[in-house]
Amino acid sequence: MPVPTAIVDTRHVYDWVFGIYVPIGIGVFGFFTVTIIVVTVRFRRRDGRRHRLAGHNEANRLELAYAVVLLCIAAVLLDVTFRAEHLVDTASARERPALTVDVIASRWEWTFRYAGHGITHVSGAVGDAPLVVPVDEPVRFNLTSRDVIHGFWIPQLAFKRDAMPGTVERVTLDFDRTGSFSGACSEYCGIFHSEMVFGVRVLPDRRFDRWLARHGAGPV
Ligand SMILES: [Cu+2]
Repeated sequence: MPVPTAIVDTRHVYDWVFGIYVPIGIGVFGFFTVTIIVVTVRFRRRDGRRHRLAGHNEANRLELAYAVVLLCIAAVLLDVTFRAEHLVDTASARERPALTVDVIASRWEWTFRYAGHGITHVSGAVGDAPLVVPVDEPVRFNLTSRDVIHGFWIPQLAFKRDAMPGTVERVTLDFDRTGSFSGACSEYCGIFHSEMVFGVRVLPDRRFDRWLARHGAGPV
């Protein structure tokens, strides 16, 4: 799949990946379930006699074919996944952000710093100071962690990226609808991991500008 040059909506890309994984997963699960049931019933021990197949058997060709099929499935899934990631990451990197927010994860809270506007929001362990963003504008997140690996996750928007200590990952996201959403940490990071939540408020453009003017110290 060629990487598009214009800004594109890549929300459907992971649906496409999911649509390939799920039927394969169901197929493999069904195959093994049926095989285990058939083998268990057909070759079960009867009348205390050993079945003629109970000894050591080799079926090298069959095993080889089985390994090759599994390898092919894994190769196709890897290819599909890396293509999708490349497509989304490239489209994301090419977007010009209208707003940049530093997202700093730490045990067990999120810090949202609006560079150049003098605003710092800390989620706290109960998610009280939200991430506030404008709708339909590319928002760039500089994502990092102060201690261990955390996961910046907004389930309703199907957005998730790891926050790694020692590196800053740049990702761009368009919020396509206004409203309030909840976010959480998706990587187990210690005793209060489940409390590492945050709110997301997506505002219409004008309201967002007013919010910036009201909370910020002006351009810094
Ligand atoms: Cu965490």
